[in-house]
Amino acid sequence: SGRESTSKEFRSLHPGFAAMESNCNANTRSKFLEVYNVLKSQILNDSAFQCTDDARQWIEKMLDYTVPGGKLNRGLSVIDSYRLLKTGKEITEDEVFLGCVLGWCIEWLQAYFLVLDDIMDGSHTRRGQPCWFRLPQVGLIAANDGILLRTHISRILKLHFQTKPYYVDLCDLFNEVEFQTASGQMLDLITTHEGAIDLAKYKMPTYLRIVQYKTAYYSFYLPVACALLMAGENLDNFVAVKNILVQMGTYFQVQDDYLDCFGDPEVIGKIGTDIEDFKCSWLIVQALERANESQRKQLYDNYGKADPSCVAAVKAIYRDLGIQDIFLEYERSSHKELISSIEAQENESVQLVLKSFLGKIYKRQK
Ligand code: DMA
Ligand code: MG
Ligand code: MG
Ligand code: MG
Repeated sequence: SGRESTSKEFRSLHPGFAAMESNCNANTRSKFLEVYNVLKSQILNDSAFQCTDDARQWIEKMLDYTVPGGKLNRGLSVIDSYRLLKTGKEITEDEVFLGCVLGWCIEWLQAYFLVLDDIMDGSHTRRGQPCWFRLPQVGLIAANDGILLRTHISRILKLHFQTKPYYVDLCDLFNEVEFQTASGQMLDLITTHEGAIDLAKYKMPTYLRIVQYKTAYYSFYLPVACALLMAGENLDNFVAVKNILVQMGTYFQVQDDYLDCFGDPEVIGKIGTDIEDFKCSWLIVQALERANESQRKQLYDNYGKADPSCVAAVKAIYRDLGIQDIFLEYERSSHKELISSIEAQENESVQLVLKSFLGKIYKRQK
C-alpha cells in the first residue's frame, strides 16, 4: 500500500532511524529475556510449595526446555502493542516489566499446549530439539508438566496483577482463551478420527473452525487483548479488532500447515507429521477440492500412513496439483484483505498494532 511504501522510503532516507528502531527491538528482547529469569526464580521460590532440591532441579530444567526457546513473537507482541497503544506517552519501567510478564504468561500457555500437543501428535522434534516427552527420563511425566505449566500462569498473574483494577478481566481472558484453544485441539483430534474413516469429511468450513479455535485466539487475539487491558481499555469495545486478529491467526495456521509439508525442518525446528497423522490440513483440503478421480484415489490410498513412500506419494500429488502456487496466491490475497480491513479501522494506534503483528508473520519461513 502507499502507506507502507512511504514508511519504507522514510527508513531508507533515515538509516539512523532504522538502526535506532532495531536497537530498540533488541533492547526489548533482552529485557524480555531478563524477565523470564525473574519469573522462573519466583516460581522456584513460591511459598505455596516447599520445593525440595530434586523438585527445584526438575522444574528449572523443564521450564528452560519448554518455555523460552521459541520465536517469542506472541510474548514480545504484548509490549510492542502496548507501546503502540500509548504512542506519544511516556512508558515507565514498571509498565515495561508488566508487559513482559504478560508476554511470558502467553509463552507459558503456549509451552503448556505444545508439550501436550506433541504427545497427542506423536511428534519427534520441536524448536530444534527432541520434544520434551521424548526425553527418556521424562516420558509421560510430561503430561503433568503440561498441567504444571498451566498452573504457573495463575501464580504469575496473581503475584503481579492481583492489585490491578483489570485483574479479574485478565484472569477471565486467559480462562476464555484456554477454553477456546482446548476446544480447538479437541476439534482437531476428533476430526482426524472422522477423516480416517472418510477423507471426504475434510472441507474448508471444518478446517476453518478447527484453526480459529486451536490457534487464532491464543496466538493473535490474546497478546493484543493483554495490551488493551493493561492500557485500561474495555475489551467489549474491540470486537472488530478481535475479528481481524482471528483472520490473521487463520492465515498463520495455514502457513504452519504449509511449512509442515514444504518448510525446511532445519529452519522451522520441527519435522512435519500432518500427512502421517491424517490431519485435516489446509493442503489436503485444497488438494481434495482439485483432484481428479485417479488423484483422489491416490490420496485415499496414501494419506495418513507412516510409510515414507506413502508420504512421498501424497507430496507428489500436491506438486502435480500446484498446491505451492495456490498457497502463494492465498498468502498474497489474504495479506491484501487483512491490510484493507486494518485500514478500515478508525483508531490509528490500533492500526499500527495490527500492521506490526501482520508484518511479523507475512511470508514467514519459520
Ligand atoms: C497446534 O497445532 C495447536 C496448538 C494449540 C498447540 P499443530 O499441532 O499444527 O502445531 P505444531 O505444528 O506446532 O505441532
Ligand atoms: Mg502438533
Ligand atoms: Mg496438533
Ligand atoms: Mg502444524
